[in-house]
Parts: sequence; structure tokens; C-alpha cells
Amino acid sequence: MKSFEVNFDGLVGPTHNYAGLSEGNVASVSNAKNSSNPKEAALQGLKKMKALSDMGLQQGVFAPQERPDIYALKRLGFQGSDAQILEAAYKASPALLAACCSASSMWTANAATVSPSADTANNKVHFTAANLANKFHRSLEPETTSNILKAMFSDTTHFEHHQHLNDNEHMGDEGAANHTRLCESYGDAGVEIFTFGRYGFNRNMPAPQKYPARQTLEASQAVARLHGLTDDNAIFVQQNPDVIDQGVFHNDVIGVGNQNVLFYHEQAYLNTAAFKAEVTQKFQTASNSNDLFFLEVPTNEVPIKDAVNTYLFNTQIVTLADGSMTIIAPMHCRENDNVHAYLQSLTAANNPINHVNYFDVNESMKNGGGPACLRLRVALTQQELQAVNPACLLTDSLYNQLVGWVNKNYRDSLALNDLRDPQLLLESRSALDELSQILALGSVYRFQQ
Ligand code: SUG
Repeated sequence: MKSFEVNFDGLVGPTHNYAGLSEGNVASVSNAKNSSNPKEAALQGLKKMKALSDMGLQQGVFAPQERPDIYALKRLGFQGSDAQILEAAYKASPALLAACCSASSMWTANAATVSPSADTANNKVHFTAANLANKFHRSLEPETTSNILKAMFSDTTHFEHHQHLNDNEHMGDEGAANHTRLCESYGDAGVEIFTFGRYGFNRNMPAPQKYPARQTLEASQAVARLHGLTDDNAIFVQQNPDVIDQGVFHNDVIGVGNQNVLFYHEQAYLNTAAFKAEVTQKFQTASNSNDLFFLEVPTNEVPIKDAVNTYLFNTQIVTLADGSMTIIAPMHCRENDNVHAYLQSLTAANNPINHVNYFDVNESMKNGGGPACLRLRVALTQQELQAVNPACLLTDSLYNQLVGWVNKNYRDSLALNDLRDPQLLLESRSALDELSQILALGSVYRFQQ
């Protein structure tokens, strides 16, 4: 049966800003308090979506969340009209207000973990929204994420949704940013690789010393259980704590898989040899094939610092209609000599990747979000694809409509001081109200309920 990988890209929200909220994420911290350009950010994201769609790939759109999050501020004791709440929160703590205004839901790789039907016990596609418990601003996302996922994948004969894991760091879960899948074609049974940063219940095991590890083994195991995976098709591997301490806050900053290719840095994992042996054995069992490529990038060609600064591994590897693979990379990869030279040698070598397309997603990169952070991958059969809310699948006409929507509703500059402007709240709500109609989502936002 025909199968697809659909990328659901996060549409950047109207409050996109640089607040330095993510300790351990080098770009977020170093761009803190710079002015952002929400309009440009959203248009850059849409251009990437359109380009992938023009390559013949299936492309989806994932709606942003309502920000400022007035309900979060009310829960924390701020009272009065919306304008009074914004002003009081700003006076009490500009950082708290900024956290409640973050457009971080744009990085949909962190929205959820998705297991395709070929891997799961009941042959449905399973979704677990990520709790994002490690960062306050991101912990505000899971409920609306679930609402949006259910509005896009509503057909219960094909899709099953699970509540996000307990909102606690023991169960810290960052979704698909720490999950990748290897398979022959997308509709075939594959192996799912869950990468964790630390143990939730055992403090004596290896863990980073400087920066937080956001994903625990226990969270990854819970997601695999919920999705009905087995010992034969799930792999749990620990990320190298040393690279987390160098700014690799999610595994998708240091490794990515597509079909029978795993592209990763030699320092990405703890105990790489054992990991490769397990992947080889389970891939063979699941797919009945030995046709697997481990593309391991050595430190002497690309040091960790270059990987973190350019997001070489936060690239999307996509398969085109002729079966060849292309890398969707940020411009930073072309501008860095080591990384550019590496990519040139990669595409010339004997492996399925033979082209690189560079994109300007700089507004997102400045907050530590590369091309792969901006998308949630959902592998679907033809029948499942037909069951997806069609208004969320990109067409030329939807693209044009969304560009018009952004141009009409978004500001072209936003500084932290603007976040308390009650007009921004009104603009944002009115834009999202319109968007939820364009994408036929129903009332997914609290202000609509
Ligand atoms: O969670 N940045 C996001 C970036 C997420 C990248 N996603 C993946 N690697 N999949 C984060 O750290 C910064 C927001 C700010 O500082 O304003 C932020 O949330």
C-alpha cells in the first residue's frame, strides 16, 4: 500500500520573540532580548513548507497557540481585566510575562511523539502530546497541542490520542525531538529509537553536569508502552551527557533518521557500538532487511561546536518520488566551511543522500529551532492520509491564503516591552480565530470556548 511521511510544520505565532527562556539552548540564551520579526518568521516557515510541497512531498500546517496565555497568569494569581493582568505581570516579573507570551509551540518536533500504525499493537497511528515539563514556557503547551492534534486527526478508526505524561520532571518528555524511526518504506514496520538524557528515578546514573537533560528514560518507556510498541521494535538509548553540556538540548540537534538512514555525530550517544548492534538486529527483524546506512560524522570533520552553531543534524532528510534523499538544511550549514565541506562529501559519497537544499529560517534559528524542530513527522498510509483534516494539508491556495493572513495580522517587530501591550493580545486572538476557520479546527483555543 502507498505510504507517506507528512511533515506538519508549526506556523509561527504572532508573539514570536526572543526572551532567553531556554537554559542549555545556546541560541535562545545568546539572542535574549533582541527584537524579533514575527511576520518574517512566519513567512520564512511558510516558504519552507511551500518548497517541500513543490518537491512533491505531503506537507501539513500545525496551528500556533494562543499567547499571551492569560489563563496561565490568572492561575498564578493575577487579576482584573486582560490589560490589568498583563501590566501587573510585567511589573511583577518581565521574564514570567515573556514566558507566557512565547511562540514556542512553533517547534512542532516537540509537540508530540507519533508512532505509525505499522509499528503499533492495534494498527492505529498513536499520538502522545509532550509535557515539556523542563521549561515553564513550554509546559503551557500540551493541552492545546492535544486539542489541535485531535482536530487534525479526529478519525478514531485510524488515530489514537493519549494524554500527555504527568507534568513532572521525572516524566520529562520532549516529544519527537528525541524520537526517530527507521524503516524500509514509511508504511512498513520499523524500529523506533527513543533517546533520553537521564534517568528520572536513579540519580546515580550518568547525567549532564551543566545543562538540564529534558527527557527521561521513564518518559520514553511510558510513551512506547502507551503506543503498544514491543521490545522488538523500540530502542532506548542514552544521549551522551557531555554533548548536552555543550548545547545539545534535544537529540535532534545531533542526529536524525529517515527510512534506512541514520545520520548522527560520533559523540551523540553513550555506548555507540552497542546501540548500533541493537539497531542493526531490530531493523533486520522488523523489516527483514540489512540495507541500513549509519552515516556517522567524525569530530575531526565537524566539531560539536559547529554542529550546535549550524544545526547540521537538525536538518530534514526527505525522500523524493524517485527514491533519492535530499537534506533540508539551514543557511548556517552553507556558511560554515567545515559543515559545508562535510555536506559536499556526503552527497558525493555512496549513500542515499544526494542533494542539499538550504533555507533561511533565521528567525527560528535565533531561538534554537532549525528546520527539523519546525516539523512533526507523521507517517501515514493512503487511507490514513485521506482521514486527516484536509484543511490542514498545504495546497497552493492554502499557502496563498496563509501568506495573506500573516501579512494582514502580524507585526514586523516585537521587543519584550511590547508583550504587555493589550492590543497584541487582541490582534493575536483575532488572527487565531480567523486561522481556526481557515484550517477548520473548530474551537481549539480557550478564548473560543
Ligand atoms: O525548547 N526554544 C526552543 C527550541 C526548540 C527546538 N526544538 C527542537 N530541537 N526540536 C526550546 O528550547 C526559546 C524561547 C525563547 O528563549 O524566547 C525556545 O523555547
